[in-house]
Amino acid sequence: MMRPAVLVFAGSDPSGGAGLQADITAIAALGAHPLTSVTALTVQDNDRVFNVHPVPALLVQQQAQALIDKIDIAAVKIGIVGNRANAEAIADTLRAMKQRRPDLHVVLDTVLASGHGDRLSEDNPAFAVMTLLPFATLVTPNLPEAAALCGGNQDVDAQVENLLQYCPNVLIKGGHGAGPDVVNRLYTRDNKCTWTWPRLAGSFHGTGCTLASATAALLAHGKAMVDAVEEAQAYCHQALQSAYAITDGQRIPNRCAFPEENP
Ligand code: PXL
Repeated sequence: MMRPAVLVFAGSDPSGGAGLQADITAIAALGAHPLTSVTALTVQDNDRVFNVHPVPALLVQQQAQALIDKIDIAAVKIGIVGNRANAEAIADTLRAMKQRRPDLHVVLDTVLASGHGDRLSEDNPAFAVMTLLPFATLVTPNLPEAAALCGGNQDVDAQVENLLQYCPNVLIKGGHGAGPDVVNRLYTRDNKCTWTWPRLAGSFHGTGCTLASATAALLAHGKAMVDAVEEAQAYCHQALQSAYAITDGQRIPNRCAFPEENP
């Protein structure tokens, strides 16, 4: 039996909560196969990031190229890239992939910092996001990221209008908002969907990675964008509901709680 392959560009999180480790687990749990190009090695625990070492851009490109040359890629997921040079190398790779397959789905998680605000890039992370945005078919900023990417503009409609110029689907995640519910909004160029989830107590490590990777896996299975985003949120919510502790601080989403072999 074949599984669709999702190519992930992301950084390693030794704590196993976020980054590449989260992506691999979520994609595998949803019945797709994770292929990886490591963009950066981070030094971190489940709460704080102590250091970020970008992988050389040539190696980021070569890791991906060896896979692309042999394997059909059904979707791409991008997390942290480490620095500008890596963003440019990934952009070059995606340009070539899209020439061969214009409808390739690319999910871009717009990570600007860790949950605690620690650096996850050697230089300006917004540069990497803006470089990769035109290749993305879905971008997943939370409220602070959407504002930061739009020059500090706090008006969500203006943020969305701006981001939609570059990318056809924008998921604004409300996890950083206040109130008893988390409201996530998917904007397409002619539609808008809203989902409301009860806000869970506590804090989690790798929520955004889980959601973006799950969406990429479901797109790789051939789901339509709205369905993929909806099912990925349900999967992510289940993972958070059954999150576990490995020490004090942020808990780890249980991404293997409800494995679906055939979504
Ligand atoms: O959740 C964003 C994120 C992405 N990638 C890596 C991370 C984090 C958050 O800590 O460590 C490697």
